[in-house]
Parts: sequence; C-alpha cells; structure tokens
Amino acid sequence: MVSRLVLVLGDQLSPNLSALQKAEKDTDIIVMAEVADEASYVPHHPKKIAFIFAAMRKFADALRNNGWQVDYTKLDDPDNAGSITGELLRRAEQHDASGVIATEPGEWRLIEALQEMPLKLHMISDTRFIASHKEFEDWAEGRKELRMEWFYRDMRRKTGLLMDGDKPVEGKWNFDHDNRKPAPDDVDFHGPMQFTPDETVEEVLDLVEQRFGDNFGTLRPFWFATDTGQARRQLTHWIKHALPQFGDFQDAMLNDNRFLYHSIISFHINAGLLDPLEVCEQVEQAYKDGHAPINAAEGFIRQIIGWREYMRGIYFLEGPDYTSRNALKHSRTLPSFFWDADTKMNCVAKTVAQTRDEAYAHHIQRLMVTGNFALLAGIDPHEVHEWYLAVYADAYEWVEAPNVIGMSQFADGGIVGSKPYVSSGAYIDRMSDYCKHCEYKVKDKTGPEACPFNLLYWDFLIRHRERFSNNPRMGNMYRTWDRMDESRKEAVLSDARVVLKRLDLGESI
Ligand code: FAD
Ligand code: DLZ
Ligand code: SF4
Repeated sequence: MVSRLVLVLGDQLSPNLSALQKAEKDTDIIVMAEVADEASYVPHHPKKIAFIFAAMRKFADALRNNGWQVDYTKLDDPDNAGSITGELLRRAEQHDASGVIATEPGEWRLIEALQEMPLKLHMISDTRFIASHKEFEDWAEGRKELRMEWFYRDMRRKTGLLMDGDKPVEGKWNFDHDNRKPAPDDVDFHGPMQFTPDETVEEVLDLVEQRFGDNFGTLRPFWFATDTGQARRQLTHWIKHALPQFGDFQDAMLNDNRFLYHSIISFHINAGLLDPLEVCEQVEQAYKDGHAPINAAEGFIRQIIGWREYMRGIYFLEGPDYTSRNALKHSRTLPSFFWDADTKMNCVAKTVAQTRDEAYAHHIQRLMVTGNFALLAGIDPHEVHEWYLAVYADAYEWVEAPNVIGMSQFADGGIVGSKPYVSSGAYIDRMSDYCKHCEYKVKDKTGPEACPFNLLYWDFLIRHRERFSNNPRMGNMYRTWDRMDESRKEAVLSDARVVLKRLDLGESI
C-alpha cells in the first residue's frame, strides 16, 4: 500500500493529535524535523529551542515505542533540507508517498508554506482546543465588541467546568476582583519542579549551545520538564503547593521571586505535552476537594478556557496581516535594554534579566512592565511582537500576537482590549516591591529622578488624546490631567521629551 506522510510539528507533541488519529500505523510515516527555518525565523531564546528539540526527540521515541514509523531529522543531519516543507518533499521522494496529512499549524506563515507545497495536502483542524474556528467565528459574528468575558462564559457552559447546572458555582462567573492582592512579604512556594537533564536533553543542550549560543538568553542551568510524564508531575506539584494562593497573588510581582504562585505550564500546554482541558479538570477537582478556594480555581480556569482560547480565536479571525497592525502609528526602535537589561529602571531590568535567564516572565511582568513601557514609549509594535515571540519559551504566534499586538500594544485598535493597558509607576509600586530597589523615585512626578513611567504615562495620554478622551473608561485620567496646573503639565511633558530623546539617541535610561 502507498504510504502517506504525517507531519508532527514541534508544538504538536500530543498523542491525540488529529493528524495521528487520521493516520494508519502500518503504512503511514511520521515526519518530524528540527529545521533551521523554524529555529531562526526570530532569534529564539536558547532554552526555548532546547525545550522544543528535547521534547520532539522524546515524543518521537514514544511514538516509535508505540509502533509508529518515525522519520526524524536532527538539526545537524547533513541531509537536513532546512525547512518543514523541504523535509516533507525530501521524505515524499524517498518513500514515493502519495501526500501529507497535517494538523493545522499555529502560524499563518507555516499554513501558507504548506499550502504552497507541490504535494497533496490534507490539512485538518487542531482539535486540542476547546473552541473550533467555526465556533469562534459564530460567536464573533455580528458583535460590536469581542469581549473575552462573554466568550469565557460560553466556554464554561460548553465544558461544564465550575458549573452548577446552567449557573456558575458560588453564583458568580468571575472572581477577578479577589485576585489583585499586592505582593506578599513571603512566598511559601519554591517555584516549579526542576528536572535534571537526561542523556537526550544533554545532547540537545550541546547542539543548541553550539548553534544558538549567541542568541539572547541563558541556556544552562536547564531544568524544564521535557515530556508529558514530567510535565504532569510538575502540574501536580503546583496544584498541591501553590494553587490555593494562585488567585490572591496572580497580579503581584516581587524583586527577588521570579515565579510567585504561577504554574509555569504554558510552554508545556502550548507544545502539546499537557492537555488544557485535563489541566482544568484537575484544578476543578482540587476546588471540589476543598483544597483550593474558588478565586484560585476560577482565576486559573479563566486563563485557560477563557483567555487562551479567546486569543487563538482572535488570531485566526483577524488573518495574516494582524502582526503588522499599528493603530497608534508607533515607530520608535526597541531600546537596547530589552536585550541587555542595562537600565536604571529596576522593574524593567529585573524583568528582562529574568527573561534572559528563564525564558519566562509572568503575565503582569509582560503586560505592566515591559509591555507598558513599550506602549508608553511608542515603540514600533512589530518590533515588540518579534521580541516577545523570540524570548519566551511559550511563544507561538497564535497566542503571542493577540497578547502583544492586541492586549499589550493596542496596535489592533481595540479588538482585544477596550482601552490600552497603560499605567504610571504607581501601579507597579502597588503590585510589587520593585520601586524600593530602584534609582528612580516612584513618588517623583517630574525632575531628574522621576520614574520614567510617570512621565511617559502623561505623554502617551496627551499624544493620543483625540483617540482616547471619549473612551468612558479613560475619562478620569483626562480629568486628572486637566485639573493639573499649567506649569506642572509643562514640566511633565518637557521631562518626558527628554526621556524620549535619550531613547532616540540610543542612550540607556
Ligand atoms: P499562569 O499565570 O500560571 O496561568 C495559567 C495558564 O493560563 C498559562 O499557563 C496559560 O496557558 C494561560 N494563560 C494565562 N494568561 C493567558 C493569556 N493572556 N493568553 C493565553 N494564555 C494565557 N502566553 C503564552 O502562552 N504565549 C505567549 O507567547 C504569551 N505572550 C504574552 C505576551 C504578553 C505581552 C502578555 C501580556 C501575555 C502573554 N502570554 C503568553 C500570556 C501569559 O503571560 C502567559 O501565558 C503566562 O505568563 C504563562 O505563565 P504560567 O504558565 O506561569 O501562567
Ligand atoms: C518554535 C520551533 C522551533 C524553534 N523549531 C522547530 C523545529 O525545528 N521543528 C518544528 O517542527 N517546529 C519547531 N518549532 C515550532 C514551530 O515553529 C511551530 O510549529 C510553528 O510556529 C506553528 O506554531
Ligand atoms: Fe519601575 Fe518606576 Fe518603580 Fe523604578 S520607580 S521600579 S522605574 S515603576
């Protein structure tokens, strides 16, 4: 019988992948490939590349043990064609294959490349998500505003998670109000479970060091879970020791604690090692057992069946041009301290240094520190997007772009967010202890020691007054500005211009 090729990409490492379900073990051949094109379309963090390659190699072994024929190409294989489509063409010729079965990739770039390939292609939906493209399109159809909260409620109804018949448990859909406690003095969770690299991981680390050692990011120590068994252990450990506090401190940040009560499982879910629904069911069970309070369980489940699904829906609804949107016409170059952490702004320096070391920062660091700064300073959103896509181990365009272009940079003009996520230093001071360790003074509104967030916040609002002053959620901000006396306003804007000028000159601030 003629063989077909079955493509399994580096973020499709799930035994229940739709392409595998369509394939025949006896005749079809699985193709997996570490390729230069995927490893370098942005300068990925070395930990991200190592994680993906190690997880791919282990997944290929597991498939083989399960009776599949897997043609696996390592990055340093002399015959490596360098791209996914090149590898498929090479394997198709080798096996005289009749065509390719593929689960839809998570980036338009790769979807289009597969469609242009001169091979018969059967591309099927990625069923590892709760909502299909059609369900999201139907939900979005005819709505003036695509607010996550309404979509999330449908996902609760669909999955039955935290539901009591057709009502939410404990009478409320959303407990976000209880999830904004400032940082605690002590965190009694010691971070995610760490795994000593085995032989497969060590071999990958050597390869990545040699080929991508100059990329931004520290490769070693490397302790990520790289297979489903390890990822599940890490999840169970987190549910036991951190989930109960997750809700309370979801938005908090600490100078000397990189993980707080976060789960650090996004890269495992996104690569396919953990199933999102199973993760949520485990968390729901912890709530039912009385181990975790509702604000923790609901807060966590909302992130996955709400935000994560919603972001994917937006990416595919909006189409391939989404990443080039620039509604606010921002054009400043990304400052070099995004790469070397060389800035006096302690919150930014700490977030960038942590990103360099861990390929991880938690949500509020991404949104309210680096994202907030880039938006206030008017950085070109495409550059911001490429930075986020490169530096985080969980970054694939379908989830990264709506978070960055949409939620963080308002470059989509308000599809994801009804108002831009901007704040002065006061928010960072309230939610963290960064300001205590900073050379700038968060209480100073003007002058050489004034926190740059304070200055740029007003400059941003005034620059975009025409667009935002009628936004009902921003009226207060403009009223505060209008009440300030003229000399104060002038001082703020002139100090802000000095900061922006220094950025334009390539100086660190
Ligand atoms: P936790 O805080 O423990 O949350 C649990 C899970 O909820 C996460 O693992 C993740 O799967 C999901 N989740 C939470 N928030 C979101 C969200 N906004 N969108 C999608 N899923 C969410 N997440 C990515 O997976 N990839 C990205 O490239 C990415 N880029 C981001 C860029 C910006 C500017 C912002 C503001 C957020 C971004 N996020 C991204 C969302 C979020 O920051 C990460 O999912 C989260 O920090 C991962 O850490 P965790 O596993 O410890 O999450
Ligand atoms: C991110 C990534 C990297 C770094 N390398 C590979 C690779 O060598 N082979 C592969 O199949 N996938 C890789 N990936 C993941 C793909 O980039 C991802 O499948 C697409 O971006 C679609 O989400
Ligand atoms: Fe960041 Fe400003 Fe606080 Fe310094 S003072 S840590 S720059 S918010």
